[in-house]
This record gives sequence, C-alpha cells and structure tokens, in this order.
Amino acid sequence: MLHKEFFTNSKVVKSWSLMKLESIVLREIHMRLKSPFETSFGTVQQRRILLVEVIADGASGWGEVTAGETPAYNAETTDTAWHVISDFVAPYLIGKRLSAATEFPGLVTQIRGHEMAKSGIENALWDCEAQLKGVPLHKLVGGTMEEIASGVSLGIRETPQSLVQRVEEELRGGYQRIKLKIKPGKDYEFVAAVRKAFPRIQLSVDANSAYTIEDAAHLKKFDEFELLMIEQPLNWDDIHAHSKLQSQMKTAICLDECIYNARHALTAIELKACRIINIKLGRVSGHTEARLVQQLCREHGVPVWCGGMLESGIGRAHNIAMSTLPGFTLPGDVSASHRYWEEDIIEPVVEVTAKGTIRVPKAPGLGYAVRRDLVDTLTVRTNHWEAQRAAS
Ligand code: OSB
Ligand code: MG
Repeated sequence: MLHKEFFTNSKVVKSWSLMKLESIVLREIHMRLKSPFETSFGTVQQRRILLVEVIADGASGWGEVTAGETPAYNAETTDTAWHVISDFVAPYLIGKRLSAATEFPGLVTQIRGHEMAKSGIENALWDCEAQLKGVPLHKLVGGTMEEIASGVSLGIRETPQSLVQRVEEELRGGYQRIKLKIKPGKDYEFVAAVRKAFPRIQLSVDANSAYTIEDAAHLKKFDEFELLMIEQPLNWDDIHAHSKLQSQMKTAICLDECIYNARHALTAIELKACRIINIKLGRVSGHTEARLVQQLCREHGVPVWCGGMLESGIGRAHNIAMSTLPGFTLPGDVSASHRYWEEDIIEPVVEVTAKGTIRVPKAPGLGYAVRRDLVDTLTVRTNHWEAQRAAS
C-alpha cells in the first residue's frame, strides 16, 4: 500500500544540498531486557525495536523508533511506526535532497502525530549530517556539555524492602538521582521506605498517568518526602488537570506524556501545570523539536531532563547528544547499557562514571560504532528503499 498522492503541499527542497537520500533501511530487532520492567501501564521484557538506517552521500546514519510494543504509554506502537514509515515517510523521502536534517519536519507536516515514527527517520538524518560535516552529533545539535548527569528509573517491585535494596545497588553505581515508578496501591509505603533509608538523595516518582484529580488529597501526602518531582501523575492528555493539581501541591510536577511539541510545553508553562519538563526525542518527533522545547523551557526558567524509553544503544546515543543542550540541568534517565542488555548493539557500550556521569563521545556523528553483525542477528524483518540512480 503506497500513498504517493498523500503529500500535496510539502515545502520544496532547495536545489543545493548536502544529503541525497540514497537508501533507507527499516528493520525490526528483538532484544530481551535483563529483567522485566514494570510501570503503572504494564510490564515489558521482550523489546521489539525499529531501527532506521539512512545512507546519504555515502554516510550511514542511524535512528531508533522508541515506540512501545503496546499503545499504553502513548498511541504509537512498533507496528504503527512500521506502517507509517513504510507506507508514508520512506517512499516519499527516498531520492530527495536535504541541506540539513532540520528540513525534515517541514516535509512531513501532513502526517499528524506519529512522532516516534518520524523521530526514527529524522534522527538518522542528523547522524548522517554530523558525519558528513565531520562533527560529533552533540555539537551539531548545539550541545555545550562534555559530560552529562545520569539517573535511573526503577520499575515497580513486589515489596518496599526489595525496592530499597535496588536503590542501594544503583547508588553504589554512582547514579545522581533515583526515580521510582508508582501506581495506586504501590506508592506511599514504597516511597516512604526508600526515603527513610536514604534521607538525602535526589528522589523522584513517576506515575505514568495512573491517577486522577480525585486523588489530589492522596497525592498531596507525597509532599512530605521532599521529592525532586512527581512525574505525570494524571491523564496522558490532560494539561488542565495537572494545573489544578500543581496549584495544590508543594512538590514540582514534571510532565512527560502530555508534551509532544513546543506548543504543548508553552501551554503547560502558561497554565502552571508543571515546573519541570521531561524531553524524550521520540515523543517530540526528533532533535529539531526537542531543541525548540528545550529553548522554550530555558527562556521560561523551566529545567528539562532527558527521559528514556528502554532504548538500544542507538537511541541511547541520540539521548546523550540531546542531553548536552544547555537547558538540561537535571540528571536524566539515560543510564549504562549493562543495566538493560547482556549485549548492546553499539561499541563501546554506554558506561557511567563513579560520580554518575556519562562522557560524551567526540567522534563524528553518534560517536559509537553500530555492531552490524549483531544487528543482523537480532533482525526479524526489514524493508528497503533505494533511490533511482539517474534521479535528478
Ligand atoms: O515514563 O519515563 C517513562 C520506560 C518506558 C515508558 C515510559 C517510561 C519509561 C522509563 C524507563 O521510565 C526509562 C529508561 O530507563 O529508559
Ligand atoms: Mg515518565
């Protein structure tokens, strides 16, 4: 099913160009997390990850689609992203010439939503552009840091005791901030136990939209834990309800699921729905929009940090590059490869220093090599587009 007539009023691409998109490869790889990860919306262990490889003027750039296997975090899934990339984005893009990755969003304005699908392609273009210009990706996006602060996100556990034990292990690894996943019935006692064991650590919680505004009295009790933030307590699409809750809570609300672009961020800031924003590349459709959200938040004095989506090394490398932008003043959820995978698909793997930082690579592009043989072994399906050789 191809929809060539779909794109009617996209911007005309400039005649001068850096990148001619010669080839696009979409693949699904399967990777098993070392242990299951439980959030308020479900448990995942077997990941179905889409990787995008774009070849432009001989450079090979990689992107990752961060959609989940189910439409529980947001509306996208691995399969909806496969459909949107295969039937709309890739056939339209192949053979086109771009002078910069920032031109990509203008080409796909007719696709509503599907931010994670678009992000997989856009970020591969950023990697290509950085390689062709001979600069590390973090410099190309405008990053200023050489080391980023790293925190961890811990899934829901059976008992408060086992959670305290996990926190202790992560703190020994040097991580600067601990985030606990919570849901109704597995919240107050769990946070209380961790706070009691570690009175001074930077601690936050993430509800992934599991509560409603009727739970305000319950949520206000969390103020006693001196949390850095409470992330996305209410509905995934309800900025207004968060503004009602924030006015009643001392703890800063951080929005995750609600923010798809800089307009949403402005709405949330003006409605005082949050005091912190988490930026995820996939959720905001790629580096171009992520920079805009970051810039807007900076102008309004709202700190941002980089969220994670249980990415492979490729998504992780993009997260590291983004986290070097000046607005990223809080530790993110980007942590070491070995916390997730027996074997990651990049070389070297992502490691965290004893003081809880990740050193930003200095090589051109992503700065990590993709382990093609391993990627091939993990691949379960591929789709491939080639530009016509004699194309204009
Ligand atoms: O809300 O940040 C979230 C994982 C999947 C979906 C949503 C979220 C998460 C995480 C994991 O918190 C962060 C990570 O370690 O990659
Ligand atoms: Mg979150």
